[in-house]
Parts: sequence; C-alpha cells; structure tokens
Amino acid sequence: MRSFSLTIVLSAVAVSAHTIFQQVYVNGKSPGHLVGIRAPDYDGPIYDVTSSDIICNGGPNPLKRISKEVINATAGDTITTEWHHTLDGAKPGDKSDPIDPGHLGPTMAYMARIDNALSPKVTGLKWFKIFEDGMDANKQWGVSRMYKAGGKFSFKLPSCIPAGQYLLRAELIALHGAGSLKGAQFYMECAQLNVRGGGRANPPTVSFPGAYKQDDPGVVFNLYYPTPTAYKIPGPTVFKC
Ligand SMILES: *[C@@H]1O[C@H](CO)[C@@H](O)[C@H](O)[C@H]1NC(C)=O
Ligand SMILES: [Cu+2]
Repeated sequence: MRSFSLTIVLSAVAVSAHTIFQQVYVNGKSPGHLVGIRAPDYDGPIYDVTSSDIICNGGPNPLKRISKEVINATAGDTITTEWHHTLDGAKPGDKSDPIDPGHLGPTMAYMARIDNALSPKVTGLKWFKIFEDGMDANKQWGVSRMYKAGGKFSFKLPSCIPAGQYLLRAELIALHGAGSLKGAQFYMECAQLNVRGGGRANPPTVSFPGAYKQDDPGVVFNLYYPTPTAYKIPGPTVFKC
C-alpha cells in the first residue's frame, strides 16, 4: 500500500515537469522575457492533435500572457527559442528545468503568414515547417540538446520568404508516454513576428489541426521497447529556399 502511494506521488512529480516556450532571440539578442509570445501560465501538454489547442496552445492551458508586441526580424536571421519549466525562467537548481530530462522527443518550428501578428484568431492559417531535430545516429534527441543548451534551440528564418507578419510556432513532443494512443505530449507556443527583407517564395503548407494524425508513427511511438533505431518526425518536410 505504501509503495503504491509512493508511486503515485513520484509520477505526480514527473508529470508536472513540463515546459513553456517563453523567450525569443534574434541573432542572439532578445527583446525580453515573454515579449512577442502568447504564453499560458501553466506548463502542461496538449494530447489531442485534432483539437485547435494544437495550433498555439490554450484550452486546458489558457493563454494568460499574450504579448502586445511584435518581434522584428529579417529573413535569414537566426532565431533562438528558449523554454523553461515555469514562467519564472531559468532555475539552475531545478533538474526539471527547462523540462524533465526524461521527456525525450523532437523539437520543431513552423511559420504561418498572418495579416496582423496580434490577431487573436489562429485557426485557418497555413503553416510551413522551418526546423526539426529528432533522434540522431547516437540516439540523442532534440529535447536533450535543448536541455543541455539551457532550454534553447535555434534555426534560421528562410531567406527567401516574403516580408510581412507571421506567427512562429515552436514545438516539442515528449514521447515517454507515447507507446499508447493519445499518450504523446505536445508542447507549443506561438510568437508574433514581423519579417523584413526576404524574397517571393511560396512554401507548401499544412493546416493545424490536420498536419498530424493521432496514429502517425512519430506520435504513437515506444521510446523504451524495443530500443528505437529510427524516429519519423511528424508533419511535413522542412521548407528550404
Ligand atoms: C518592432 O519595430 C517597430 C517599428 O519600429 C517597433 O515599434 C516595435 O517596438 C519593435 N518591436 C520590438 C519587440 O522591439
Ligand atoms: Cu511533462
């Protein structure tokens, strides 16, 4: 009986060690914590890929920190996203910051054009993927690289995309429970961007919800047994100019 309740306590600790994308850097410089981001104040995941909460979070994690600022960047710039266990930011003593280290899976980034990056409506947008980092040949995961980098992962804005307003959707998937249907944990927030420069590319797009199926091989996935030898990241291929 005692070990049963201990198990419940331990798993309660583990499941709360989630993460929130909460700061953007453009070529290494940040306009500030939560600036230009739509963040919840609770760090829980989304499980249902058919829900519109998969777009920019919300639903069970109400977006309570919606920035009124738009981040300026130029096509081709390097964007860094920074994630932490809570909205308090980096906590060096917290092993679950930026995320529980057992929350292994891929990191990704998508963009969608939008007339006004401050518009609350996120349904109906057309998304293209600009970054993904799954499991490498040494079986190390994108999330582990983000963990070791203190909660950061980086990518370039494609140099050929048209100037204008965009939402940036940064995402990670934790696969520790993904052996069963609806067990994968999706973490994402959206940042508001104004992109200058660029070109006239018209990248192929996908919709959210729609880009993922609940039974995609990268969404139902056993992280532990048999030991994975490959991982297929969900969603479209990364757009290249
Ligand atoms: C982006 O540029 C506009 C126009 O110069 C400015 O008003 C705005 O504050 C800038 N955004 C940020 C986050 O610095
Ligand atoms: Cu979690």
